[in-house]
Amino acid sequence: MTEVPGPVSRAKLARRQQHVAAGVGTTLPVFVEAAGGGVLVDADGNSLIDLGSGIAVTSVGNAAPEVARRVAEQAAAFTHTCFMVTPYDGYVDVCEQLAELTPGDHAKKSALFNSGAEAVENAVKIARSHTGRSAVAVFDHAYHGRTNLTMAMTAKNMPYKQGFGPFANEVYRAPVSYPFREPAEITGAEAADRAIDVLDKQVGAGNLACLVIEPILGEGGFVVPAEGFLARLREWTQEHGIVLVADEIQTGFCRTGDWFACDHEGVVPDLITTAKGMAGGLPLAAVTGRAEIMDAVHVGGLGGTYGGNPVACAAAVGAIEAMRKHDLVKRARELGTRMQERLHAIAERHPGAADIRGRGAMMAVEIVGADGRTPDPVRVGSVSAHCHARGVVTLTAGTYGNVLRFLPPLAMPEHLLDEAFDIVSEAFDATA
Ligand code: PLZ
Repeated sequence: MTEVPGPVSRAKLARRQQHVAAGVGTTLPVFVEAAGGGVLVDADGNSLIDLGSGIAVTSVGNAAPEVARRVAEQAAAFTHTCFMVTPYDGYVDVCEQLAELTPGDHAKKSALFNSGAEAVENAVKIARSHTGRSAVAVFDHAYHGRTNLTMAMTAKNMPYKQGFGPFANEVYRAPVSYPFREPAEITGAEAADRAIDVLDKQVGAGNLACLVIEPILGEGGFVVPAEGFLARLREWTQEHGIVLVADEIQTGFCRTGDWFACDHEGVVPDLITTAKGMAGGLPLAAVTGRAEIMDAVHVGGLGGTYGGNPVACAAAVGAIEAMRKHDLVKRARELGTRMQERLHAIAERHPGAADIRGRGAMMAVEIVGADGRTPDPVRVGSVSAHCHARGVVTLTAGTYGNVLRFLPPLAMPEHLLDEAFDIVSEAFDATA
């Protein structure tokens, strides 16, 4: 193992700095040459353990055989026709799978796009078209993307919004359920009523086209709302004809130990946005939902040159095949249980590791100062830096930047996860 980044990666980094815009950040500047099974091999020959999955994307691995084979076959057959010009089976296959796997047994339809942000934008377009209303409700700590509309929907200013306004209007923000940071004990239903009160008084239920929510906050720090929060919002949105959109771009496709995070509480959204894990690393995103809502849009109102690209669709069919074949729902739960054990052992020695939370293989720890409350992003930075130097890829999150999050590939063997957490544990000791 060389130092990280090693000399070869450092030389490549200089070239990157010359040619790539500075606004595109890098968490860990090693240049990857091969990856799979939870390991990234860099240009210096180092093997790094991956606890990030490229931000929850490579759930089935970075080169799952089911994905690689189908991608190669599809690329050799044809790479593009544009589905809006002449259709092909792969697109329809993915929509059929989405109808089967997403929550609820109602009639569903889907439309495919290239990125999560694009899926969220289109969910809003569809909800507006269906309801004839314009207002959009989102939550504190939300992350929905970097396009103009989704920047408006994203909560955190730096780095996502600073200097990029003016933002889209008719986006309203409500308080979320954040159990660790509530001033007093509050149930999920009470937290939902607090949000409903804000929306009812400041926007008016009858003006809302949709309410868009991540069932577990992603970039916001893996905050799991108190039980009953989502169910109460479901009830209220239904009562007022507001389209409930679950943004499962980060939580979806086995990550949380269910096919979708909404499944955990049996909440059935009207629309669901997916991307990331769905296509094993190729760019593909979807909006799936009630057929009558999806069909509200006029012909030609939805689309895009590359949306549902045949190679990306082949990857998704392969990734979903791998998820079923290897029972990745169960794997996510097993990895989650092991991560929780390891994190609780760390928290016993380090009280700053104050809130261990998440579900399945989407686990995090929120780190605070001696008062048990003040966010400690500096400690998170030093724990991360230690992990990176020792060859473990970790990610941070949270509005206050004080959350360490763990998103191992679901294909990762348990001994490798343990090896990585030995280093995470050592990082806490070294930075105490
Ligand atoms: N909705 C819930 O998690 C993407 C973004 C990282 P795109 N999250 C990672 C970064 O810094 O850009 C995400 C998400 C949720 C929407 C998105 C947006 O998905 O594919 O990045 O557009």
